Amino acid sequence: MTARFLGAIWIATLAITGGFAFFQVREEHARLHTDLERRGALLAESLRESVEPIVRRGARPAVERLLKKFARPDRQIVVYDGVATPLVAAPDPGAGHVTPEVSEVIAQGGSRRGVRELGGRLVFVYATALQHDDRITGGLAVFLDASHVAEAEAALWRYNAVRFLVLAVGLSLITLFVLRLTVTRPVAEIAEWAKRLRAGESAPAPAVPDAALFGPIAVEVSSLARNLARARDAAEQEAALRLRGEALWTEERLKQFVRLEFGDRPLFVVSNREPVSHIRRGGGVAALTPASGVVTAIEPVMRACGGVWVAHGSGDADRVSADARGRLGLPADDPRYTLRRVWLTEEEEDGYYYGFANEGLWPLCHTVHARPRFRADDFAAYRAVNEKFAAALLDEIRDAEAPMVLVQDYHFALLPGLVKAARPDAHVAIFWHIPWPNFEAFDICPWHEAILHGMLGADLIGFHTQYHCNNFLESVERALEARIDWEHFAVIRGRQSTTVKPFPISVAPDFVEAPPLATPREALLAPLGADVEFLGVGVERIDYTKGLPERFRALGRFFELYPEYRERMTFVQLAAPSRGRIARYADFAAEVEAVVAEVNRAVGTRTWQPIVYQARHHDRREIWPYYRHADFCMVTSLHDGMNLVAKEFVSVRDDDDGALVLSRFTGAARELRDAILVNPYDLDGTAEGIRLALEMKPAERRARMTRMRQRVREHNVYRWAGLLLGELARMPVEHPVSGARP
Ligand code: ADQ
Repeated sequence: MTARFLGAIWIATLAITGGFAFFQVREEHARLHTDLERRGALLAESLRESVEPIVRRGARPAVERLLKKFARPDRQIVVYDGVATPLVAAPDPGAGHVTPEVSEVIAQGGSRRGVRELGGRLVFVYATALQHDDRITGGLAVFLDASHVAEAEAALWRYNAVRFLVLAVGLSLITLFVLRLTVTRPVAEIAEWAKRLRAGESAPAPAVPDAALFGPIAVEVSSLARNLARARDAAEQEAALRLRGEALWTEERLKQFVRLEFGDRPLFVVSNREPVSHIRRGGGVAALTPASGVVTAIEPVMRACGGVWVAHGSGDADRVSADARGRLGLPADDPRYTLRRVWLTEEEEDGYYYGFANEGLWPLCHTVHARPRFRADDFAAYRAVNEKFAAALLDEIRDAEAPMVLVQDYHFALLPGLVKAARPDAHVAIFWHIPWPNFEAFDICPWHEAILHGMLGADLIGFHTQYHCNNFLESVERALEARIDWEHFAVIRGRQSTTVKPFPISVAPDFVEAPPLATPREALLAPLGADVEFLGVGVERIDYTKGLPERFRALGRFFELYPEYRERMTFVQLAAPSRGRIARYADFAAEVEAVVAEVNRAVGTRTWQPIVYQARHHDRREIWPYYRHADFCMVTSLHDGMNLVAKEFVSVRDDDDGALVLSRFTGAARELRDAILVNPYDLDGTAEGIRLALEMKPAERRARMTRMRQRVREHNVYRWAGLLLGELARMPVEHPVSGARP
């Protein structure tokens, strides 16, 4: 590269200086010639007038005198007779040259000029005719020494050659310096960095001077290194598992499983929440992972399996972050699946999401004594949005043969029926992430039949627990004309059969890819003004099903019952705002804050706040240190399908320590039997649970955590996806007549 750069510089400099020199020399040449001509003409013409009468008279000595007066060593003057024979020459009388210019003027009259080489020297000749009464009587010629013209030209060439050399050498040195500083050295540093990453070291990217030039390379190298590290970890993990004879589901195993089961058929997921929302923040665009159990569970599955995820584009910068069809690759730095965003109007979102889904179905399915609101307009919007998502999904699966479709949650009860009607060859499952109530509760929904019909379009319906499956099957049995095969937990309607099974959902083993290990407990607590011995933590969306007021009242009760813990324990609540456009949620958020203030006022002191309430969305890397350093985590949902916070807390505790206070009314309570199970409605019982969490013998606490970790490690989200997808792939579906549909 350096040779090419230098070669180019030398050629360019040569061409430019050579070109300029050429024109300079030509100009100088012309200037000197004009000067000679002017001098020759002036002398010859002025002498001619004086010489003509003298020559006519034949007074040769007078001519000689006259010529001698004007002649010089570099300026010879010669007078010729009528046949071009030199008569008189000065200063050298013997050197009377007869040049063609002289012969011509004596033959034809007038004047002539030219450059000749005479006696080994270049000479400028100016000849003019001598006349008398229109008769040519002779000639006069002035010979001017022109050797200085060539010398001046040579000097100019020499000068330009030196200029070229100085310029070329100077430019070469500067180029070498700049190249080294901005290209060679950064490239060498990046190469060294890549080498260290390849060797498995975690080295920071070098500070390269030109971000526009080297930034993309650095991003690519980082992503390559991450992939390499991931592949290396996966291979090591697989080898270790094989050695131990363990059949643990890992990301890699799920990937292989999907490849074996489905070949090249991609997976299609539909959910309301998108895995990443783009929002405008501080003049830029920020990517935000929504606080959602569905996203927490499905995102690692999509990373492992690839495919297309259809979801509502809800961020205010979502449109500018996707292509014209609303598609983008994720994760942004290493795309492994495609997100297809569906755009909704504000009215659609109000009716479908805030209305029917969250004011109707959400309270309907959670037994928390919140009355559902059913409005016909909301259900119409719900149906229209289900149709809209179905259209987007059908567009995505157009070219896929027997595609695998995984519909998520209560937002899309009608979607399986819509998809199946258009594509009977599709394998369709719907996973219901929230509880399913008993028939008496479900029956109050005016559109319960439509919902059941829509869901039964799926080949497979999944819930977290067998209890929810039974409730669902009972609802179908009592509401629809259908046969229930209780032995196989299937609903049979005509030719269509739908299996209903529990698939308890879980989390990926790693809560974050690279945990911020360096954050010590003190650094976490200091900004909160909490200088305490014990730390409790809660992580929730602000939702009335999560039992937040109950939790805070139980904490207040705990400090009343056990005042010795005052000023020694702080409870940090990370609370993500949720569904704030629904009046009930806005009222609830205010209620929660009031309860926090009430408890803090009742038992807090001037220097100690029992509850630190942080009502904002938190990045997973911000949440991690709280899980990791807490003495206990509280999950007090009044009713919860599963609850992933409980499992996240357990998955992060690689120190095998920490206690989990867990509501009996969560799906997670059926699996995490070593948690301290509480009834959140029972304040004294929950306060007792907190005391137990703080006073449990370390050995027992560790033993319990170890067993819970074992459970969450084995029953992880890859296993959930593997079992669900394996079951779905085995479902018999109608085969397309010929290949994919148009
Ligand atoms: P959710 O009701 O959303 O899920 P949950 O399972 O607890 O509840 O998951 C919440 C997720 O949001 C967790 O991953 C948590 O880390 C995150 N989160 C909570 N507070 C946050 C905050 N302040 N900032 C950022 N992130 C926060 C629904 C059902 C559950 C079921 C899941 C999965 O209601 O019962 O477990 O789906 O099926």
